[in-house]
Amino acid sequence: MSQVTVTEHLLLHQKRTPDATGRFTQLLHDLIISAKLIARSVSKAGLLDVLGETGEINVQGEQVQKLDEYANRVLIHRMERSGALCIMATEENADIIPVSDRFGQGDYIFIFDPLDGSSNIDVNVNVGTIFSIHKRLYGSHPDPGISDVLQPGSKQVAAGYFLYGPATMMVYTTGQGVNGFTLDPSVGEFLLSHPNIMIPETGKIYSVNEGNYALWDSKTRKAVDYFKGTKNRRGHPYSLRYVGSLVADFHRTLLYGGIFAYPKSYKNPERGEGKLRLLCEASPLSFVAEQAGGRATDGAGRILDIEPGHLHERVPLFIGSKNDVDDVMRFLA
Ligand code: P6P
Repeated sequence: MSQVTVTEHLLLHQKRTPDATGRFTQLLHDLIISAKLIARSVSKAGLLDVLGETGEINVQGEQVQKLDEYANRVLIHRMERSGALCIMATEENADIIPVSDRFGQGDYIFIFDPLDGSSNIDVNVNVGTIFSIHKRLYGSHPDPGISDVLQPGSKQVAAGYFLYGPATMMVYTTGQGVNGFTLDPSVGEFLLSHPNIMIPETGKIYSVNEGNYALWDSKTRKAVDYFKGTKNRRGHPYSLRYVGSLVADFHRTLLYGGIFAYPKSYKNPERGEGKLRLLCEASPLSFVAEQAGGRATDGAGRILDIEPGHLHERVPLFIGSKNDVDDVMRFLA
């Protein structure tokens, strides 16, 4: 079978898009180059003394790993030159990043987590880049701003992730299904390896940090116990798999089915809160999950329906096979 490169796949998509200007293709092209640069550094992390911490703290209050910083810089530098954007937002920066018309402006909003799972970098576990793309809103405000970024996930025009692991993969959707590409290092191209990904309706794996069990409310405990018991759809316990790197845990869930959960936890007794970020983690992965026939909820409703309140909003996340997420909703609603 002749291999389809992601570039060919994008051009095909562009041909099928009426009045396409090619800006979207250029945007993804520059994103792909950024991911190749990040993949190269991640694969050599142990050798280039890139490991270890810069000693700085990012907006999330987490130690910034040098690779985090590098990935963030690469994406900002290259994406602002794509000529397709008017605003960027990254998990690593407190505020939005307006894109000047110095390199040409476009109508797209680019939101990203440059290197998710970074706490695993030092132990050589998969990490990933997650991205979400919106179109700016032409409302009352003349200049693009925060209101163009705070859109519900249902308005995304594209979303996906890169997974840096035994293989480097790109998985993305533009609303017409989900396709996966694997980087062939000898060619330097992402080749179509997983066409039209569909998540199994019911899985055999649940993925959650059981170490937080004491911090969950009773509804959440009952939902997780359901998968550990025999009264579930399988009639016997699901397997537990948890990498602690969202992109790795999600990618396995997408291909094998089952459910990934990061429930609300009551580390702060007054108010339970989620850990994962809505705009640059939950929203893009929920778009991919739904396009693959899966579901994604915060326990109350659909992730893609949430109107974001602020840039770094965090949400609880239950995502994966349609039947498994529906079952969780019976416990949590
Ligand atoms: P915990 C990584 O830091 C991350 O943001 C996600 O990649 C991952 O799913 C989650 O946190 C792991 O969190 O509390 O289980 O270590």
